[in-house]
Amino acid sequence: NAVAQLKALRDQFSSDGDVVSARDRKLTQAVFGEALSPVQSVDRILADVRSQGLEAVLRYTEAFDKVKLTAKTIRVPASEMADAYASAAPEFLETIRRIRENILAFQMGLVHTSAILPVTGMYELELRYRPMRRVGICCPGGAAAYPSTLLMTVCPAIAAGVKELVVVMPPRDSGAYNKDMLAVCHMLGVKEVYRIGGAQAVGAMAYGVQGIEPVDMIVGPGNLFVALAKKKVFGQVAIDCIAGPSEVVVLADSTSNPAFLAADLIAQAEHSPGVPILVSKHAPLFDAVDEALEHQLGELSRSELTRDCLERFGSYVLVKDDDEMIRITNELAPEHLHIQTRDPEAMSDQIDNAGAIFLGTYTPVALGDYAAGPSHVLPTGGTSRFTSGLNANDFMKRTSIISFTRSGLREIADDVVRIAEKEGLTGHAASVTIRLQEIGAPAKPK
Ligand code: HSO
Ligand code: ZN
Repeated sequence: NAVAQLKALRDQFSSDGDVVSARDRKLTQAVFGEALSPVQSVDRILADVRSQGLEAVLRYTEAFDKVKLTAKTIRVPASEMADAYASAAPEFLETIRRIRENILAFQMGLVHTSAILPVTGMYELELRYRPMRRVGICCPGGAAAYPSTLLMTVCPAIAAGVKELVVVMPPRDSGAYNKDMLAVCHMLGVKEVYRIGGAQAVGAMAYGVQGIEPVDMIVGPGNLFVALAKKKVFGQVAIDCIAGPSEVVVLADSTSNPAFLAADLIAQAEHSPGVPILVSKHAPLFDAVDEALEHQLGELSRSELTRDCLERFGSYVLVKDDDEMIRITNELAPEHLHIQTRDPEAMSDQIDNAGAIFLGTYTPVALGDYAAGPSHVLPTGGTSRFTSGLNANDFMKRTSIISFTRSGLREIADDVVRIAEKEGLTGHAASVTIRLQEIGAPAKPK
């Protein structure tokens, strides 16, 4: 039942783009002169940014963010970032610096290295990795500013060797007007920060507009408009996974601590929307967690939103045994999986689908959200069946390099000529045989 409920929720989010809600109706009527769905709005915005450039970006920024910017004020000056850094709390900067080191160490350790494969002395093959030159990063300006999202997107790109990093943040107190966010950009060496968000920011980075050069890849979370825009510009640029509401599946048994479990569900619901699901075969656990929830919710800063989110999206799943627990988890393919059963490692061996797995009592998801090393940009909505969290290798592409000796050419020539003739591409065949003639070794059919 909880599984069906989660699937329904995920379907709703993925189809939201086609529905004109009451809120969209009012907003789009005012902006476009007609009621449009999010998908239609995003199509319109991207088309306008493509044809009208910066002018459209500024117009939509004014319409959606209610801020009037110019070609000059759209970009955050280097001095403003340096000032933000200079006036930031030293302990905050120390924390960011330590976390940056954790993330860089992990991300640098996993970067693919180029591989050379000699083939029997006849020729050599190489798979060469190179970073993308220029990457655009979306940072949402939601209810609160998230410096962690800057760390979790920028550091993997730095580890890959990306030279030009562009950050876009909406012109809000939780975005491009936030001093802590700017201080973190400065510390991470991000030189280009623009006060734009939404589909217009994605369009500006994908197509390029006056003052903003186009990028090769766009990553980072955002609202529905950002997600739809990223999907739409995919092909023009690379993108990372499309992030929906955050989710956690917690696996527990009679050995788990109900107070810890309650804290984990609350931490997830706090994202509101966040989807917390507790799975166990130990029925009495649910009552104990309920009690702990009541106790803990009273003490929270965002307790109203969190409580509401728990009630709407939270669920308990009672399973009959471990096999069912594993089957359901793989079927849900959650963004975060936290295993707090007796032997978490053994259980995790059986998990095929999860964005990130947190093992045991002393590994709350917050450690991964903030400080451990893997990026917190993870696949949601069941997409961990086929995709993965952001990492340094996502910013690299491969080039295959092929190099033949004379004898290698002689060895492979017959096969190439034969298949080229089969395809009717005699020019291809001739590009081989002309060399054989020079070598003085005519192609012999095998
Ligand atoms: N849990 C979120 C990331 C986040 N948590 C940011 C706190 N700040 C998505 O993985
Ligand atoms: Zn989180």
